[in-house]
Amino acid sequence: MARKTVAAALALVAGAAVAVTAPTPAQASAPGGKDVTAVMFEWNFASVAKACTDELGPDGYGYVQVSPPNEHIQGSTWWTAYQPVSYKIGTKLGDRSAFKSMVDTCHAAGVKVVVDSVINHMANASGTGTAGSSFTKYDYPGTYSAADMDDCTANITNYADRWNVQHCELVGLPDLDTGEEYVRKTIAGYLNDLLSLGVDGFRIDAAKHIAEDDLANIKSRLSNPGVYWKQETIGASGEAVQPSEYYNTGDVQEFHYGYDLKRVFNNEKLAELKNFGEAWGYVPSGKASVFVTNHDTERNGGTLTYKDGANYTLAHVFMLAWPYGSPDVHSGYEFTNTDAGGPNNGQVNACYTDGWKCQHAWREIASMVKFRNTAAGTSVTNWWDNGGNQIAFGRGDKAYVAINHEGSSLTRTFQTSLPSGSYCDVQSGKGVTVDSSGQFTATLGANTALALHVGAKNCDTTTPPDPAPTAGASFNVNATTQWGENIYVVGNTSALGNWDTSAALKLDPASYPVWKLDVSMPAGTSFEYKYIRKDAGGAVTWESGSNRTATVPSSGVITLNDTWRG
Ligand code: ARE
Ligand code: CA
Repeated sequence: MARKTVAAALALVAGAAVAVTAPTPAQASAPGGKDVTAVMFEWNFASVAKACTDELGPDGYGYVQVSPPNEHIQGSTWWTAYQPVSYKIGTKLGDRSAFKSMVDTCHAAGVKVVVDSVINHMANASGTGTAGSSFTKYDYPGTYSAADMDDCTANITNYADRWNVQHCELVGLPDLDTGEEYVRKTIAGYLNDLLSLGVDGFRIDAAKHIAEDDLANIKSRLSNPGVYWKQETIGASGEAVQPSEYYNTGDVQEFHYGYDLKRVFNNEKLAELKNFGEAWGYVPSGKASVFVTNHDTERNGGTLTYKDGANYTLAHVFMLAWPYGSPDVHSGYEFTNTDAGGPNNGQVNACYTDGWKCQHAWREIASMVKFRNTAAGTSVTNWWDNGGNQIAFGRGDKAYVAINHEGSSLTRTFQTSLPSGSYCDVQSGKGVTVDSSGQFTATLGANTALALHVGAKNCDTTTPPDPAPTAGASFNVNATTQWGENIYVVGNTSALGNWDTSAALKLDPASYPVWKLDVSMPAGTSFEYKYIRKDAGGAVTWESGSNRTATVPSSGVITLNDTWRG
């Protein structure tokens, strides 16, 4: 897939460095303004922290969602994370301090944190969990014992039967008796612990398998009972439990949205999308969490995936431009085996390496987050379609998008409600002029889009070269090296890899023998660091002496001029 433009996506970062806004109160329905969530599937916490600083904050994402952080069964597949062993924070993605540091770094970047929360069931296994706890099926010492499990220990077999769905075992996973006081208290204790670490919201895994009354009771025990709450309630006709039962507790994931986008983009006509949303039988927009794909449906064929090329990319452009629900952008990794866990145990050394897809940073997707934020609160205006796979629409006087999902180019004069002036097409990075009657003429290549919004009037300011961090440290170290060696910095913050040499940051040798790197860190951060060298085989040599220390000033960047200590 050649549709990502790394340099452009990174360059967009700086233009947006001012977009960090004060946090708004957490609530059901990701609030307008910044309602897009980047779902960093299987990313470790240090890598999520870095993404918050480098991309998600500057690009205007309101939320980041992380994979389950609590202790679970060991193993290399991604789905081990859905078999809890205890509520201790500790997995291959990071320990409690890495998690806390991630939350703080994301907050400093203006991004709130949502946790994928597995509270319906426990592990269908026996052994030792990712944080060292011993357990057997139905007995998780210190957390639950057999008495806390539901009465039905058979598999769920009948989705038309409410009791079967909510009291039996989802794919054999021991079901918690969420009607019981101790279980409710223990789950609330876990969620309150996450809130105490600064977490802003929860994705409730398998919510359909927990009675709504039980969830309402658990939620009422939270230190912030109004916390953002996104429930996985897969709606399907003929089933006993339906998403509408869960509006009282929070938002629900509208799966039909993703299913229908797949059908329309693969086999039907974009012109059909004119009334997409509630008119298609979906849950109310203010209750809906939506996605082009999620971690299950990209594996089971329910939705589009990165393997679908332009259909997938353009579906994201549409989702982010269209005012229905709160969008999730799933950021995952390439796979052939649907069981395979994230590359490098979740460590993302760089986007587009080792299989990490970084969909959140694709220019076509990332640029639409600010489009959406700018258009928040407006409805669709100036709809146009050709009856086939070419559509265009505005968002009042704030924004306008055109999508050409046909095999040949489209040249047209489009009618917008935008103020006249020059704009940047944030899809292509090229300038567009809207005249005094709100019109502009443009040519869109086959399977491309064009997007204008009043927050991006000039391509030069939205795509400057290499951004300098607004707060952080500028590392400069004089170090002579042998052929094949490189110099890295590592330290005690998530931005610096939490002393994990595999997460150390490589310095740039362009001014050799001085190696340089600018790193964004929150203002006021006091940190420890050291330089390391890695040889061509990856063997690590630490510099001698005690840890170096420094503090990021209250505004600006601290410049560190160091010499390697041999
Ligand atoms: C794994 C193995 C299983 C084994 C089990 C227990 O794969 O073979 O039996 O362990 O040993 C994920 C994986 C599962 C994995 C599980 C635990 O997808 O394969 O099982 O982790 O490791 C229903 C639920 C919905 C659920 C889907 C998968 O309603 O909540 O099934 N989705 C969430 C997550 C999953 C996760 C779990 C729940 C479990 O998003 O990633 O499972 O925590 C119709 C119905 C839906 C139904 C769907 C599929 O559409 O309407 O309700 O979804 O069919 O059955
Ligand atoms: Ca249950």
